[in-house]
Amino acid sequence: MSGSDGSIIAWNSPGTQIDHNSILLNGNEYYAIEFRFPTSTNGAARNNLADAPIHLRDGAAATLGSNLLTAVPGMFVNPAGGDLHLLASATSAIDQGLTLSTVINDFDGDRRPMGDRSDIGADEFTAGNSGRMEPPAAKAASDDPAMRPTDYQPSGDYYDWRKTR
Ligand SMILES: [Ca+2]
Ligand SMILES: [Ca+2]
Repeated sequence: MSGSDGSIIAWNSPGTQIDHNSILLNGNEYYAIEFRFPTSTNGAARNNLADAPIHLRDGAAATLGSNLLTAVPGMFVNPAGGDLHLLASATSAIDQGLTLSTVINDFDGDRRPMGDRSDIGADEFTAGNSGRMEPPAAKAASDDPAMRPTDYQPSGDYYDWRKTR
């Protein structure tokens, strides 16, 4: 147990919007999100996917909406490895969010909403690339042996892509 209050905390922070986060704590913190102190007014926490509660403390006020706080590891691609992309089976999150005009894409850059509505959490689910953690072009360049520099020396040699063009 880390014993800290929460994963995302707004202290003395009016107007803070904490939307579309995926938080899997496995019991290591008490709260997924916390707003604290009377100056923390006009806050919002919406479309968050977590396995711990949201806490309003010491007079803080925030609007809460469409948060799913009963997340389990089985909803995600590889939670032990930190990959919290949604699986297709995570139907309690997919298309279950509020569609917010302030959030038009997800942490992959995928457009929101896709399908009927925005998905709860940081990921907007897209079939076929739910395990993707980097842009396809960058991944292709690093994975394809033909794209690797041929004169690279592991001693820290500098490679200039322009030599081949
Ligand atoms: Ca959707
Ligand atoms: Ca996505």
